[in-house]
Amino acid sequence: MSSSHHSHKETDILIEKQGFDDHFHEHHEGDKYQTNFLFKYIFSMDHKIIARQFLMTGIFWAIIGAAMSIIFRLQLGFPDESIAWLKPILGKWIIINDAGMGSLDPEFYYALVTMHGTIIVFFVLTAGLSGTFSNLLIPLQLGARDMASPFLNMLSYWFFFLSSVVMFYSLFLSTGPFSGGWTAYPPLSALPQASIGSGAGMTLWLVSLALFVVSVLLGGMNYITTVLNLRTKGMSLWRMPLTIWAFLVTAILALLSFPVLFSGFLLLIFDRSLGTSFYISDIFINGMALDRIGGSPILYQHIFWFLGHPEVYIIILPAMGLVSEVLSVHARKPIFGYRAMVYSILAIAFLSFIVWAHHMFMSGVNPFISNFFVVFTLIIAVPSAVKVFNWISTLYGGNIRLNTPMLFCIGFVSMFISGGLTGIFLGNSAIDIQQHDTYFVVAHFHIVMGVAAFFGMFAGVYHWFPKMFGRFMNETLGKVHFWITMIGAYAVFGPMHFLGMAGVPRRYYRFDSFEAFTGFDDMNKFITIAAIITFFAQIMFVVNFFWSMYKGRKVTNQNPWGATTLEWTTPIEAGHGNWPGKIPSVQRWAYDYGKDGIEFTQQHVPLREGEEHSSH
Ligand code: HEM
Ligand SMILES: [Cu+2]
Repeated sequence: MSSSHHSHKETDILIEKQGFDDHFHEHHEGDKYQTNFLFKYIFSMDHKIIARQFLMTGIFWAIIGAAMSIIFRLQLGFPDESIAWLKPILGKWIIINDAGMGSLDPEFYYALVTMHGTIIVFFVLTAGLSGTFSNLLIPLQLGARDMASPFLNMLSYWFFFLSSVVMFYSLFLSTGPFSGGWTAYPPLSALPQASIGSGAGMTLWLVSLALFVVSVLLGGMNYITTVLNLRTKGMSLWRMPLTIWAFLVTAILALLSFPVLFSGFLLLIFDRSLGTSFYISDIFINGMALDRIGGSPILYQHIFWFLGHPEVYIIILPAMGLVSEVLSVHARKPIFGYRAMVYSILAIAFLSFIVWAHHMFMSGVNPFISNFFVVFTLIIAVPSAVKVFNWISTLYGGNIRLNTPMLFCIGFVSMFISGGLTGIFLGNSAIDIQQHDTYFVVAHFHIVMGVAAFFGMFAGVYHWFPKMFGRFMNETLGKVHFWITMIGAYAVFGPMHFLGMAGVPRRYYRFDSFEAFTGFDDMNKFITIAAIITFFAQIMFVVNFFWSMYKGRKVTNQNPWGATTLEWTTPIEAGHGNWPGKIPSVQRWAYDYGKDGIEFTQQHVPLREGEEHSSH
């Protein structure tokens, strides 16, 4: 690929001529924070290094979270096969019977599902996804030297790290980690004696997530401040790439919803350790009434889902932003309906705060109240459909490069459609009464959130890997990774819709005592096998990732994809401060592809003679 239009050198000359002089060198000469390894790579304040730290920690957790799912899928698919071979890793959680057959301890099964959900939702798809790309791209695409507060940014990572350490430690407790589901409903979460994981496991779960919330808040404040205040000259809001819009709105969602969860956790802590009864009432243990009355577990559900629903958009919006950007670059076309995309993000964000009780249709909320939540839940389908329409229209007639990042974008759109459609079923309370807590819900959210968000993240990693590490990932391995994952994910989650429609409940350890569900043994085996194959494709991705870091094809061109945004105007190996001289100033919006017959024009290039701004 050639940057036919203006080469490396021309870019630098343009920036020096037009750019914004913030006297960077005079203040930062020899950057005192980068003097040794410790401060350059560990306690770094460079947003690019912090992005890599979020990514590496996210990958670590993704491997653990995915491995957990394989273990509980073995139980579901092959309940009568021995898994004694897992004893060396899982120790006492594998129970060996007299015949020498090893099976998973049922209590530990619940712990695994709980940890899988917690880890993937918070550590991988929130910190690993939004943490990585907000950090990498906000300063680079906006033309900023770094975040508004590099120090708080560093703290944000280290709070995440601490949170990780605490959760990791809880995996090794003799009573096991928390086991009451990732939503941590009382009474399992409120009464330490309720189940084996409700004691120390739950305490550490709370400590870990409290630290996590601090990390999210520090990061979010920084992202918002940076986007609002540190845009380079000419970068008006309507010239920002959609990635940045997505990260900005995500951070606002996070700042408005995570503190609510935090307060909810405080009340939970009081219930657990101070004897209050915010969430508990009328509990009987062995026929004896507990003297804790007056609270309501439904209160916890309201508080949890007031975060929980925005949280699913905190996960998907950054993925949507990445996909909008990558799709446009590799279709060699401006994103279709730029403003409509922004308004849809805003609409989705607003609506995401008034739909939370669609998770509670079966919790005993007043059915007339449910109607309110049904209506607004279904309205979310409108901005979601606008976005899908615009992605497809961007592809239409494009000069599409079918490389790995593009394949994952297309996969994202496919998954988002499939999973979004089932959301419309669930959003109707009359239908949800049948489907709630079945595998239909599991299928819905894994496709629309789990797989789709992972696809957005993969598109982002394959696309920005050259920016992060100065090398490309291997394309062949990437394509194999894509196809196995695409087919594998549908093979895993597709059949779950049928299980759910037949009424098979989620979170059950085995089904052989239910006559109605024994007909699904083969389907469960099929799902497990598909999950194992898909898992190995992810290991292949990890190998490709680390191999390419050291051995991948080197990037020789500052702007290898021929993209328009500012991150590709920095040197291939950019230091702290991103641009060695002046900061580029911005002359046009982010999507001038194919305009006036020119393949692409970067954002810092002034209008040509007689050229008009693209209307958008
Ligand atoms: C058209 C859009 C959507 C609609 C109408 C919708 C509707 C619903 C409803 C009604 C439920 C509750 C089902 C039940 O528990 O019985 C649900 C569950 C869920 N949805 Fe969606 N959804 C949509 C899109 C999304 C998106 C985009 C995400 C994430 C990115 C998402 C993530 C989830 C999750 C995580 C759960 C289940 C959480 C749990 O119970 O563990 N949904 N959805
Ligand atoms: Cu929801």
